[in-house]
Amino acid sequence: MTRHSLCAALCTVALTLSPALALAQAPKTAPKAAAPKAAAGANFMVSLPVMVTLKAVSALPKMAMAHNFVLLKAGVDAAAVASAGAAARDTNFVSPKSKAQIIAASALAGGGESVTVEFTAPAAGKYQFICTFPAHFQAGMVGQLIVE
Ligand SMILES: [Cu+2]
Repeated sequence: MTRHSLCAALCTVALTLSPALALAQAPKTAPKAAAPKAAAGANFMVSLPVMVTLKAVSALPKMAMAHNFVLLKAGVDAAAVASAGAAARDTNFVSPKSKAQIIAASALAGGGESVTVEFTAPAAGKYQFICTFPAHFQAGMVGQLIVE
């Protein structure tokens, strides 16, 4: 669990990562009789669903203080996505223009609200997640999701 230290006086944001490993479609029989024995049992398709629940605790109105969880594809300019989002009030501070850069985005959580977003873990690597509420990324609401 990670707590944003930024808004300790105003609110508390808790991120809970709940990964559940699912070994799906394990072949009941060897896919090919000719497959090398060394590969037997290695043909599992692994998908890793991840559920993130973001809870915002704040006494302020939602449009004055809220948070979201926006997971970015690798190599994306997080500052650019944050800036575009800050100007996109009509779409809860996630710009439609950034769609191609985003793996998953939660709804906006105002004080006392919890939002949950589910996605399939991307390929092994490091991915940034940010809050796109105005000025929050710049204030340090950024983290890293590491897929191994
Ligand atoms: Cu925030």
